[in-house]
Amino acid sequence: MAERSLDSIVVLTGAGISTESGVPTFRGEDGLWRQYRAQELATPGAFHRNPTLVWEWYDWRRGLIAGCEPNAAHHTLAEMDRYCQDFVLITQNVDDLHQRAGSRRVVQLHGNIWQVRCVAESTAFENHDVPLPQIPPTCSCGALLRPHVVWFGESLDPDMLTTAYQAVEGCQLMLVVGTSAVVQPAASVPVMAKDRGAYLIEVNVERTPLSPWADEVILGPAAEELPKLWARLKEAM
Ligand code: BV8
Repeated sequence: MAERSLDSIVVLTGAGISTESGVPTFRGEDGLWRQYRAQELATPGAFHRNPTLVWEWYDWRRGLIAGCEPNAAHHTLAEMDRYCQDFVLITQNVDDLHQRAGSRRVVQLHGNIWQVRCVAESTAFENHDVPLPQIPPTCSCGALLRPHVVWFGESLDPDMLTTAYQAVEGCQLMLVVGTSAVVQPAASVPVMAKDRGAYLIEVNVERTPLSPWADEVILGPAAEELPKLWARLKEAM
């Protein structure tokens, strides 16, 4: 890595970066809520069929996330954001822990669990009620509110996707942390970066479908490995 100057870094994170903060992952054994798989509940169909059930799940997650703190991996990425000239953090997580750690240049590809949207007016706004006083919550117009997140089968915000794709153009280092790299289109971002000449480093407790593309696969918990990796990278800068 030594030969490259490092002033353009893009990072993609997934649920694994928040595991050590106590936030359950999606696919790990802790990804289950009651008997439901997260992927079953995070769909427009599930909400249409049973908005109360889906909101009980989000209320549970909001309550859990409200009690969590960013960990050393989140804080390391916030330091990289302050240190690096051209830095973009693309996250699949809706837990807001990157922002709470001080990260500024964040693309929340799949939305934010602390934002809600009126299903009639499509207006989105912050809501930090824990627990929610009423389930399902409703808008002042009387219509249902839904979590302002991207569900499976729903398209991502095109501006956010464009920002992510533009970020990988010419980035020197693509860092991927704590994702199983199966959910599209997020999982294709690091492959695009690699195809465009970026040095690809993956940090995960296990190998993923992305590992064959990586120049380095660092197997270990993100909160332990990321501070060490950043110290090594800073030496090379
Ligand atoms: C779309 C928000 C157009 C909600 C989320 C067939 C083939 C390809 C694609 C598709 C297909 N069929 C359907 C699709 C499209 C689908 C998709 O990709 N499905 C997958 C499952 C195959 N994608 C979509 O629907 C997207 N929209 O494509 O629109 C379209 C529409 C219809 C049909 C075609 C196209 C929308 C996707 C976004 C969905 N919303 N979240 C909410 O959070 O409530 S996705 C959600 O799940 C998360 O945001 C995240 O993206 C994903 C979970 O993945 P990870 O974050 O990686 O977490 P996971 O638990 O899987 O893994 C954790 C990892 O961490 C593991 O690797 C583990 O080893 C590691 N780890 C654990 N502990 C640690 C650690 N690593 C380091 N340190 C540790 N301590």
